[in-house]
Amino acid sequence: MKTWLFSTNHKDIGMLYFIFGIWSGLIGTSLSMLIRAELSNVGSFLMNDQLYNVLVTSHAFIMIFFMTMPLVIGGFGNWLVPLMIGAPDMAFPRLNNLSFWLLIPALLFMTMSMLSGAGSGTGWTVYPPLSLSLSHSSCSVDFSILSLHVAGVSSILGAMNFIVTIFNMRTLGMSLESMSLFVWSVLITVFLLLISLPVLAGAITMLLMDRNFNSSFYDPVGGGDPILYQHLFWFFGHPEVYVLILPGFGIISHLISSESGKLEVFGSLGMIYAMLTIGVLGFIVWGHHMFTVGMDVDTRAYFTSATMVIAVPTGIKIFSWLATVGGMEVNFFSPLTLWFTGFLFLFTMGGLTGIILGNSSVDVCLHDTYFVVAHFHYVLSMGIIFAIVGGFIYWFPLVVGFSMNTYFLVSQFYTMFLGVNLTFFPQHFLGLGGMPRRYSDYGDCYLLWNKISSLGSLLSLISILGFMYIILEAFVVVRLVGLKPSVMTNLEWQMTKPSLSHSFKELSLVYY
Ligand code: HAS
Ligand code: CU
Repeated sequence: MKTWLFSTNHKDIGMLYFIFGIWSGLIGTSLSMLIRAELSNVGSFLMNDQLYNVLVTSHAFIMIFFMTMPLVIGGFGNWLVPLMIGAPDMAFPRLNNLSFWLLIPALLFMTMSMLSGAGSGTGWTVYPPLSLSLSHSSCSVDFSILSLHVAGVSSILGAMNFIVTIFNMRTLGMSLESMSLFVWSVLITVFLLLISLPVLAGAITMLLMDRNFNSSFYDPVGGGDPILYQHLFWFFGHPEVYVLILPGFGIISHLISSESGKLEVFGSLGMIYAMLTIGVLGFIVWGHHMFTVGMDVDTRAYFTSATMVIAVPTGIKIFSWLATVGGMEVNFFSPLTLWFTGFLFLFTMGGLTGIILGNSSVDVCLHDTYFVVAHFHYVLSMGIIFAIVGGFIYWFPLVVGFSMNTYFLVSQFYTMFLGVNLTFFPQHFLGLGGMPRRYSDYGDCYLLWNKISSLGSLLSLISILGFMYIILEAFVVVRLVGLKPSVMTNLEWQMTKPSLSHSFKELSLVYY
């Protein structure tokens, strides 16, 4: 059976990643709708608190490991990195195919963890003692661990592949400095993965031992310590959040330099150093996730200061993007402009609430409240998702040879913008009011903002389904790049042009 499923071509594999990522994204979205349904009113809709926690856990895992990472590194990375460095393919094409196929059993194991026993209701952090056999006696947590191991192997193999490709297969005369920002973002991202994933693997292997082989790494009764797990997990977990956002930064740089008509982003070299700095600092701030474990005040002061420092390189990025945009004619009916301005605004908001949480004394009050949930959805649901959708629209014509309907895209942006803000902005108020995260019910005083949040999530669901429709419509109508299709009015055709011409510019850049 000769099919592109077993292809070693980076574009075919990139396409498989895109299909897989969109599929997982739909599963993750469905789970989030169940969460918001439960929280749309006081009292219980699911009638089962463990089930609620299982939904939250799977939602996070699927969104992080099976939607975002496959899309940004597997999809965009595979498609664009070899093209942008002028390489014929990835360094290890068959390994590349294996990386993709490992994700399928990983997702199956994750699904099995959801369905076996009472499911894994541990949260994506899988903290002991909740994740030990006393609280989760079925094999569900073992399945989560297995899933993370397999997905981890996939990521580590992919990381090695990208490193070798980028260091050894650049076209003649292309120095590291002259490499485009997306390639840099992927390079830094895969280094973070390569360093942090083995630590997660160690942590969950010890958990597996504690659960099945009578060791007690995390059990004080046998001389262990559950705090050890938290240190190991967050030594992985914090770099992981930068793994998610850095390729998004790369995508946004390309959107902005192209849409603003500038040849490159303001301070390109500074952007590279800013990403490197974020990557390095990302490894020394993990303690800000565990300020409440009884950490002494000096350690808290250290982790707070180190965390604050990350605002500097991130600020350099934000201000360089703004400097690039400076002077451009902003058109609020151009989808690409909308997605990157949305990104700039909302990611900055999420970043600023991160700085607020980084202050240990504030975090002691806000830890495990909805303020944290609001923070990370601003950087994830609005930062990364906006970068992914923007990048998808930007490179879509390059990949398939025709374009999406601009009018639809503009209205889809506005509904999405409204939807996600309605969903997550009120969660700041809930958090400040003391509503804890990871509970299926809440007091009456939190009802109003929860209602608004659930309504917002419905709007973003409609918007995402609209985006699926726009993709489908593009395949049915086939607005060929370079020809005006008969179904299109002149005005419509005019409106598709800016994005098309930019894709061509990118094409000529990558094949120079
Ligand atoms: Fe975060 C929790 C702090 C960025 C994702 N984060 C999370 C969780 C996730 C996540 C998923 O310190 C929850 C994990 C869980 O399940 O428990 N985060 C930060 C800080 C940054 C940050 C300081 N996070 C991200 C990104 C993510 C992400 C990016 C994914 C994409 N985060 C925290 C903390 C917690 C946390 C605490 C734990 C809370 C708890 O209690 O559990 C920074 O990288 C953000 C930098 C960006 C900016 C904006 C642009 C910068 C400008 C420069 C000027 C700004 C200045 C600051 C000088 C800062 C424009 C001025 C300050 C003012 C307040 C005005
Ligand atoms: Cu962190």
